[in-house]
Amino acid sequence: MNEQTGIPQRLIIVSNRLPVVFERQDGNLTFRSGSGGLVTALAPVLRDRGGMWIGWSGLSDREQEEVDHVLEDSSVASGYDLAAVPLTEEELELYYHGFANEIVWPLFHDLQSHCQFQPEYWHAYQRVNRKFAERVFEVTRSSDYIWVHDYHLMNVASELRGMGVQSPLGYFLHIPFPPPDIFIKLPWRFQVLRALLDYDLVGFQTMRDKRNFIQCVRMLLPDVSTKSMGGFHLVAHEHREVRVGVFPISIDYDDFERLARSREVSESAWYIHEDLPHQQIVLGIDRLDYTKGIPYRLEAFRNALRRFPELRESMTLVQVVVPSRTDIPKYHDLKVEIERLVSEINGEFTRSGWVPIHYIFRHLTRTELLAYYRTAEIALITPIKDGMNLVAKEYCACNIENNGVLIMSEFAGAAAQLQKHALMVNPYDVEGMAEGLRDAFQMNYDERGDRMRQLRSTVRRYDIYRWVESFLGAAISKNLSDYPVISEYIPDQDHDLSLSEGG
Ligand code: GDG
Repeated sequence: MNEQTGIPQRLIIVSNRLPVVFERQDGNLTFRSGSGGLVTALAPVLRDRGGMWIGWSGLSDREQEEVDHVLEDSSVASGYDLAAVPLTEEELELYYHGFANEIVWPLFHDLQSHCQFQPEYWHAYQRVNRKFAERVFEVTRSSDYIWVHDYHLMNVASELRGMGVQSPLGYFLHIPFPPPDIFIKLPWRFQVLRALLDYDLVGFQTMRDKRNFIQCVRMLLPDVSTKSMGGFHLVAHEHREVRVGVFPISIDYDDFERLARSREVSESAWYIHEDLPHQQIVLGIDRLDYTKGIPYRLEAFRNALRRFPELRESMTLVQVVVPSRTDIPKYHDLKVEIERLVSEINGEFTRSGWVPIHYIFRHLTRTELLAYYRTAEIALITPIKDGMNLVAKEYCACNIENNGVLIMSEFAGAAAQLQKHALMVNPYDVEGMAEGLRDAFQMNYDERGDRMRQLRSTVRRYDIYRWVESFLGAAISKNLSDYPVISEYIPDQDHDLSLSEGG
């Protein structure tokens, strides 16, 4: 800790994956920086303060020596250090595919029936979290601020505390935190909850997630006391006061907007519409995942075409599904279901010159992605549960003509900030979503412009840089009671979603 400013000397980021992509050229291993929002936002802070990112390389542990060698010079290339945690295939299978993706991911998205509560997954999760902690212990100093990310690494703080580490530790959960009725199904509920309380600051995406967490603490750990302070909660746990707060993640708004205006994206956007003349394009973009609500969305599109004939031949759904976790059976089944629905709907409605659904099953280039964002008249973003959903924010940033309509699920974290100017839908309500599509289709340009300008201003005001600043600010702030950030974007301190009957 710097004694004058109270700001720790170096920032250490710990996440499951390192923010780099390794490539082999002529047998030699090289790496380049990844392009996600998180690395874009954190890289300047890491460079500025000096820092380090610790995570798995994405490669086999057999290549670890080579990875370490390549990363030795990383600070020259990226301006900060990188340290890899080697994982064996077995560890990856049990900790990553098993505990993280077949237990925590479904459970925290309220889908308990998708969970495989295998004890060996939990044992591997503990072992791998210890491995991450050992690497952190090895390469950090007591003056560092250590910021751990996401559901793969909930136990890192408790492992570090076990090694005697007293440094301040922060944690941010990118996915939702479930309500007590769901969380208590986890066989290791006490251990996980206590492990989270070994951090000094625990951050969530929304008020709802924070409220769920605090309720779980009150229900399961009666020896622990909690009190609210401003937008935060303070939890007294083992001689430490844990701060619990809300930090909705965001995007690099200016960068998305700038790229959306570029010639390359403009041209690509022009061709998209040239190929679909006289159409309003409805855009869905999701990783292949059962939390994204893709089958309900396709049902809603079918329902809209059946009930509102004026939409036929005037509206085209471009549904992009990015391949993900296809080796897990549930994901494979989902792909089959999506493809069945797409072919049924296209079979029922296609006419000469018009195919209702353009289905794309691949990763788009950034230019393609931004061109779709820029040109689509309607974005249909309807996850059944989502931590935040950055696609919604990216769509707004790229909608530079201010003529798009955002249709948004009530159950995405982004709803807390965007609900006032998006068309809100319940993703399980097929008829309601169909009506939302009709309303969006009919919305005049004045109303579209008013709503989109407000949405864009919200996303611009609270961008990814503010997110980093607000988390680190809350980590070091001496007096949380006048910490400013919360009231600026959350309509209500306890409930971040307002539902209206008939709305
Ligand atoms: C987790 C939480 C939370 C998507 N398709 C393509 C592509 N993308 C990029 C988007 C966006 C990102 O992937 C997806 O972000 P999301 O936020 O929607 O979802 P998750 O990956 O599930 O992330 C989520 C997030 O963490 C951050 O905290 O919001 O709730 O689940 O950035 O642009 N990019 C390219 N081609 C594609 O086809 N280039």
